[in-house]
Amino acid sequence: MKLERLLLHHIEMPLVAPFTTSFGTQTVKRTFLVEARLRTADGRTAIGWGESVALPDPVYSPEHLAGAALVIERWLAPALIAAGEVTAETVGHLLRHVVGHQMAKAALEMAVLDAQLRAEGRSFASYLGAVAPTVPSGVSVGIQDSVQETVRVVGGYLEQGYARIKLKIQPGADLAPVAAVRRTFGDDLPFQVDANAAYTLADAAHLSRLDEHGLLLIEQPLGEADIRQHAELARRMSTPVCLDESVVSAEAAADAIALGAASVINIKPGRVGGYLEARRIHDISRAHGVAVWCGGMLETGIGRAANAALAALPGFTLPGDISGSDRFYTEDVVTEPMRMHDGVVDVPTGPGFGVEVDPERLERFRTGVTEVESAAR
Ligand code: NPG
Repeated sequence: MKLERLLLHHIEMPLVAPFTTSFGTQTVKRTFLVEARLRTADGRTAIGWGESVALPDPVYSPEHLAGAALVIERWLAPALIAAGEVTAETVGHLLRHVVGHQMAKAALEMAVLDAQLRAEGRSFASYLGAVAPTVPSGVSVGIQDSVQETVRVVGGYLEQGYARIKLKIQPGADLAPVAAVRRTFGDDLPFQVDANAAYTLADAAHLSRLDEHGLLLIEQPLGEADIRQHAELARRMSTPVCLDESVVSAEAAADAIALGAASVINIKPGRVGGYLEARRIHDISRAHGVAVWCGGMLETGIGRAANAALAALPGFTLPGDISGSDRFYTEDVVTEPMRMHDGVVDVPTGPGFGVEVDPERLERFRTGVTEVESAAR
């Protein structure tokens, strides 16, 4: 296939409620959707959609939204256009000369992958080798103003039927809300916490006090670069240590596993450069008996659909952050937003990621559009 034209649709979607993590509070989702137009070998046009998961500010990872758009426009898209022949499987290789920028690369690979699968009439789930028609749906609960409010919010999600609760924690908002949720909802609640790198190894004794609450895991307690220190922490607490921010590639996953820094891995395709690298991390982890689950970055219906297919691979043995669209949005950009029912979401079966962008909603959410075009078209 040849990449002919690329549009970046910059959008803003209001969140149903503010979402607070240890690195800040979000009230609106700002991102861009990638619309790629490719020409197939037999002369047909295939359109595919991707999305960026970069945040407006570089507070979760070094990338940020405006930077991701610039890197795509200036270096990545021109490289794919210049390559002539492009497939989803070669995007990563064609972009390897650009250091880092995994989220930018992932957004682009996504759009090519969706276009390619649509041209073949094949679903992403079938392409990946997904083995389940539905996947368990977990919900991520932000840091609340009080313990009482935390318990109320968690109770609301459990009433809706979510299969697992992940609670964001930070110093000063950790032991008390965790103890209250466990006490209120009982020992059978699948329950985990996420620190988003808010602690240091000096907090090991404090963090080990979480052990008595029977958590599924603690996610990314220490800094992104602290792989060795995560291994040390894992020796000092019985709660399984799960890495998120630290795992930026399959190599990083292999190192973390070898060093004993992760007994569980959160796989986010955007963080690791795309869905194909995400699958490699799944494969490596599975071969080592390390459980994986699919993370979330408040994706629109496009990214959520793709995540559901990924999470249907056999190594995804823990519920993912794949909540229904209504967890964050009153309206989504796709015609059939992801819906949680009975604690699960359905894995899409249509061609590509299996969702259609709603032109009217896209127009309404859009704050701007930029274009990269092949001169040779
Ligand atoms: O359901 O998409 C969701 C939210 C899951 O908590 C969630 N994501 O650190 O994992 C995280 C967190 C996050 C969101 C990180 C946005 C970065 C950006």
